Amino acid sequence: MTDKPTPADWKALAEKEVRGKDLDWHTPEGFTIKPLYTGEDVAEDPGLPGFAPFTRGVRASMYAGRPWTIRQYAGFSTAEESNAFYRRNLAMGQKGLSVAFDLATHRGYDSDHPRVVGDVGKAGVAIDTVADMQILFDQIPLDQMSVSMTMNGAVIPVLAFFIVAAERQGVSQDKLDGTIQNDILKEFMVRNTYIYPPEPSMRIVSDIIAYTSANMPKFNSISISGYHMHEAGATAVQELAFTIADGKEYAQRAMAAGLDIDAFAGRLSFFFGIGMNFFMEVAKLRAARTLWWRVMDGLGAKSERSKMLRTHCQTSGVSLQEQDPYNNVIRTTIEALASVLGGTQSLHTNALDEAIALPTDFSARIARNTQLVIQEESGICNVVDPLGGSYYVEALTKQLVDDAWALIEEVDAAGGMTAYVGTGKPKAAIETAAAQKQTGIDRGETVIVGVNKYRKAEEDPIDTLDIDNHAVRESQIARLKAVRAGRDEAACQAALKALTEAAAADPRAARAALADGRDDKGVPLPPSVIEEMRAKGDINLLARAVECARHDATLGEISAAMEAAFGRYDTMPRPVKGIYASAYAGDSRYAQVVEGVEAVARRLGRKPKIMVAKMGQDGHDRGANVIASAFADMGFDVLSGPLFQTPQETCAMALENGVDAVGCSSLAAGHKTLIPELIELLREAGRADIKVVAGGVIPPQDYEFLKRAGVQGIYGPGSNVVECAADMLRLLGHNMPPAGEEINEAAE
Ligand code: MLC
Ligand code: 5AD
Repeated sequence: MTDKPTPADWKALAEKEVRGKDLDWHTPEGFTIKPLYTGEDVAEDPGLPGFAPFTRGVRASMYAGRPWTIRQYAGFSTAEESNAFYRRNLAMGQKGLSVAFDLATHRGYDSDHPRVVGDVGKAGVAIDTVADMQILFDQIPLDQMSVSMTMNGAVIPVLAFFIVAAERQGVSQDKLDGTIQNDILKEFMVRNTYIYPPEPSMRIVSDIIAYTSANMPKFNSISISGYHMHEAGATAVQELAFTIADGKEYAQRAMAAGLDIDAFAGRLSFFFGIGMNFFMEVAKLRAARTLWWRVMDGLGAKSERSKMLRTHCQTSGVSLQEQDPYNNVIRTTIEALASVLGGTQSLHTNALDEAIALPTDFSARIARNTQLVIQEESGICNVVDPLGGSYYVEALTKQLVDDAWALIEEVDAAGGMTAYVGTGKPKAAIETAAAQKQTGIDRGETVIVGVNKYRKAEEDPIDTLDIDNHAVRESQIARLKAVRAGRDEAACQAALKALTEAAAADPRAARAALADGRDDKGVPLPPSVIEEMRAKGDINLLARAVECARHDATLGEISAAMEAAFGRYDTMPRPVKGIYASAYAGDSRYAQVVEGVEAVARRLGRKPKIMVAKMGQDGHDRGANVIASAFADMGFDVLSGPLFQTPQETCAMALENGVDAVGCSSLAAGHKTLIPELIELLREAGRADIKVVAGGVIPPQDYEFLKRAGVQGIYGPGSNVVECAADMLRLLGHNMPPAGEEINEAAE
């Protein structure tokens, strides 16, 4: 009998087969993935599903007992249109709702506010009042349907509207099942729909946890989100570590506000993004559960439920492409499989037109059916954690746990996630990872089928959803007027005033006064303070906002009532440096562009100056940051405008700084309103010579419209950053050869 072959025998054989070719794969996480995993790579037994540390799943029976919730994120235009869309989807197999709000709502503005002209109804549904919320859930019984609401900035008025809309449906708040995103830390890091500064924002999170744990036992108080980090370019280790550290910070804040950990922790939920690195994503969800168990155990949670990481997942938006868009169905299927093999509780699958517009009925159906087919036809639901015990998956899970844990310890050493976010380090780390990924794609090292390999000569057009933003705005303005006219104005104003007072009050003093009259350090409070605080009563912001909502205060009014005490928060972008320069060292095309920039600089007597502008309430800044960082590396003088500018503000900044061109980044459909307005303003100022280009999520149908308005270059998803710069040089009058010519020259 021959000896059983060993891993060493395998290695020798494999090396012979490939004649010395290196088979190791280096991932963005810094992992070296080997071509084979064996029992030698797995030291620990992952345990059983339903038992600590829940690596294999939070339920013993998982999908064999109950499949994951098919929960498609959606919302657009008016409450009427979104309601009709939800009802069509529920009739065709969707199981839970998930509301996407427009950016005006996210940022606490009513639809009639002058800053949000281009945003109303565009990227989600416009909600200004309880009346809108009632229409949104018309004929959807809120005691039976679980509803997720993605809201973080204007989270207080939106949750208050939800509670009061249910009340008006005859459903009391204790019966409400669902989730509010309420995760502000990641907004400061990557998603950018914050309103208030970090400290009062953290109070809002704690107040919501306190309110829901007391009054809404079935409602998940938070959805701690790694998704947006993933989409901003984070590696799996970064997404895991920063998300779990965010969760830890929220739990500690709630405990510091006097709550018992086991009273609220069972209703903390999570949300991850699932991309194309299939096994890494499966392992990521397993690692997340293991890490959360460890963190909560460390914080002293007693109930096993408190240590269970329950999560929603969404397939990755950035992995989807404008070019050859039917490939997106395949990508989403692979990502959906990774989500369910990782053991998610709830899932959104993206639509194939993701890279250009919001889903149509057609693309939403294919996206939903992707889940239905997996759930009903593939047999996957019948076995719990079917990849458990795979040498590769178990080894990856362990490596992710170890590396993420080390990063969590770094966050702890910095004083927790609020402090760490304040240093700007996590944002910079994610942006660096994003720039590195983009470079890999631009250089063709990371293959995207139909984009940088096998690209079609001509794309087939597909139908996309277009929203008449002016019509939505007008109908919202009419309803706002009607609501304001029909309410008891004095009662409404009194409720708003009480909200401002609660926001201005010190919650620690209030807690102490209501408890034993002593402060955090046990020192007795002066009787006058105790009396004042007791007279104020419960200063929970959500409790006070529910009163405002009952009196039909608007979202903008409730937000402004808190802003009066908290202020509004602004930040300036700080793009990372040097990534492109080092990744492209030795690349002839890159060098050619750098020379072109130098030539233009010699002619102008200064570097060509480009402003990267973000107009409207669209906070998606990954693309803008990548462009700013790459253009600066190539030698341009780059000015990054702050987020949320109006066209007037962008125009003024461009003029003051004497820029040669403005690049507008638009990912939330405001481009047809905001960019033409900017061009008009530049013309009126006598500076029609300043070039305006646009990039981001722009449907090909809009290209003609934008070009007629004066846009001189349009760069959709899949554009190569170095070629964008080459194009810019042409616009600035430099004779730039097309890509590939330098290679021909070298060949000659
Ligand atoms: C589940 N249950 C079982 C079971 N599996 N019971 C018996 N046997 C089994 N095998 C029970 C659960 O215990 C639970 O009750 C109930 O069934 C519901 O199951 P769930 O697994 O908790 O699912 P769900 O209700 O869907 O909740 C999932 C969640 C929640 C906990 C992750 O937070 C959620 O729905 N999140 C969605 C978030 C979301 O859609 N976000 C969109 C973001 S889009 P009980 O009593 O135990 O709860 C975005 C994009 C952007 O952010 O930027 O705009
Ligand atoms: N409807 C449907 N999906 C949406 N997304 C964002 N807004 C909407 C909406 N209104 C999805 C996209 C995007 C991710 C953040 O959420 O997939 O990439």
